[in-house]
Amino acid sequence: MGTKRGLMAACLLLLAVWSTAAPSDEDGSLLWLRQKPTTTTNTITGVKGTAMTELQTYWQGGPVVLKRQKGLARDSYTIKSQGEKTIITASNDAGLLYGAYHLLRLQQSGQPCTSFDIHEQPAYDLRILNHWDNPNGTVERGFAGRSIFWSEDSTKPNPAIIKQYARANASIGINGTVLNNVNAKPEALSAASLQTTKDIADQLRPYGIRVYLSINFASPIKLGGLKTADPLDASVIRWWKDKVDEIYKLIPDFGGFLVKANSEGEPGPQDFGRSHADGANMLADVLRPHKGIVMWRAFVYAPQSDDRANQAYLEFMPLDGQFRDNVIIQIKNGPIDFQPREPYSPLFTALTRTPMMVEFQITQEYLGAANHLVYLAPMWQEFFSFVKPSSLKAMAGVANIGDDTNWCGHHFAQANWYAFGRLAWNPSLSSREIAEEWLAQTFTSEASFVAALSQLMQDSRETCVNYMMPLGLHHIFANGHHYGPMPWFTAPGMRADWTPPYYHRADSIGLGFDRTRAGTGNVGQYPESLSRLYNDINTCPENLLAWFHHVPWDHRMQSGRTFWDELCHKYDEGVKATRHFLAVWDAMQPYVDRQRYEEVQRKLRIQARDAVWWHDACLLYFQTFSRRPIPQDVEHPVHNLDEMMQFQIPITMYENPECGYTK
Ligand code: BDP
Repeated sequence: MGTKRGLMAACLLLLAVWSTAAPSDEDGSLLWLRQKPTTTTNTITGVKGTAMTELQTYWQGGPVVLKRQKGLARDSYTIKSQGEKTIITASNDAGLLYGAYHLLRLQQSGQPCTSFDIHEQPAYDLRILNHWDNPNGTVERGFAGRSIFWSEDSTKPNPAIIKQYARANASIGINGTVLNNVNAKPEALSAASLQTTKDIADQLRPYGIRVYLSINFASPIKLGGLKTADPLDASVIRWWKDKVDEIYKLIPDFGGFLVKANSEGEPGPQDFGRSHADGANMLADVLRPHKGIVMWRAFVYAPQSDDRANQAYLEFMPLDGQFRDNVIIQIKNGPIDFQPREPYSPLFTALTRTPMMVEFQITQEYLGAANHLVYLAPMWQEFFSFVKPSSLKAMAGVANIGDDTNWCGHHFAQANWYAFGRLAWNPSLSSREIAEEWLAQTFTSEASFVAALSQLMQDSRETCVNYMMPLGLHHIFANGHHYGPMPWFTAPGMRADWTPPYYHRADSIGLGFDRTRAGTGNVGQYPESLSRLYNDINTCPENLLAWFHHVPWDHRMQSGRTFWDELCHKYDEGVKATRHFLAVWDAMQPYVDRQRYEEVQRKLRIQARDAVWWHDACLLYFQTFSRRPIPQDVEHPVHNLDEMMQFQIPITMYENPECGYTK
């Protein structure tokens, strides 16, 4: 007996030592919501019921009282201490729920949970995710598996997944979601599909989240059998009115439509000789009685434009002031397309009589997909240093969510979902602050871990810019999947603005796109002070130099180097930083469970390898134009150009996102 007990004690001791030494494996499925639940008995339904359930299940402090009070702004809340009690006050139930999650966030991140005097108010009423999910379950630009909403065989979404999705979103203040791709299929509005939409809406409602749908502008023809989708045609208007009534019968709090029209081959009002305003206003009018809205995208560009960056401005400026007040123009942060760095889209400062919202891309279509650790909050913050948050009505983010166990494909990609929600609530939060609170909840609040990793996250976006396309370079990606470098790519018959040479314009003189007054005039779309700054090669910020100028190879940079040498140094810096990330992560092993430690390490290795691929491909290719040597103090390419020009990753890389350059 004695020996057995002794053995048991030894085992327990061993277990205890082991469990303090190494946190047990985690697969990331809990996201930042890792608190241990206790059982609850709450039977109150609705959003307030959710707030109570969350507190009863996870809050370890004293009693919390939830109080409604008129006069506070929508969704805002206060948290105050009153003796032992904590009082959350809000004007609506969603505010109570956000207050509850605020408490849980503090608890989970190891913050003091006494003497509260908190007042929070969201910057925007609408904080919305855009899912680019297709009816067949694939996700456009998705790198984390298949859709959690749709599937080819029409299997209903998994309620446990939808619930966790809802909790995660509500915990960061997201209150809307567009369930399908902007490249929308008409079937999105079929009776069967609307039934699934209703089921999802019912599951999201207790978390204060409304659903929206992307629509195909030609639905009256393709789904309704009409001859036209002309927005001024009476039968078309009637068709939309009936469809909208059908939707609201199923989903009384349906949010509205997101529309990609006359863009990249999608149908739109211009097909019928009408303007974007005609199309948007028609939909706005049929949605108005139900309090629905239209988010009309400004992502448009003609195949043969002389500068794609000019296009959206040219199309939308003449329409300023012509949209109904339940239309919001949804504008991507930059004028081209979610590049690692772009200037802000000039529409944001030019439109003055049109409600606007920004569209950020959380999924990393152009930033290493789910393989690269790139924390996007610094990029979004950079946007807000040019565009006043108060000039916008709302914020949208293209989601990076799929059915992968860890939701986003990379453990650190979860931070981008998290940061999007936090910034949509309060765009003046600092990216570092957000990184710190995410790290503390998702991994550990251990100070040295949080300090090291928040620094790494802060540096990661600039690092990605450096190894992919520094100094204002843009869109030199491989065709189609946009993962690796292909600055040389052209194809007979392909529209020019889908090929990298259109953007980098490398020649014997220099590199970059002349958008000055002497070039395409794009600088003129910015306010005078910026326009002047950007127009002059000597005052243009160096991180946008090749965006606005065709920069001579020998142009003298602030560092004293020539532009060519600086370019080499930037690529080099990028590569070295990715190796440093690996070293930082390796030192964090004691703080992280083995599973997540190894999974992140594997991804960081891919990133470091891909950075070399970018460095070698771009420098060797541009060198064929610059005809200058790579400086001695810069790492020299280990590949040769021919080898890389022949290398192609299949377009199906989404199914195998780890098939980067491996030679
Ligand atoms: C581009 C994507 C494409 C999207 C398009 C859009 O490559 O898949 O459909 O944007 O936003 O970034 O409409």
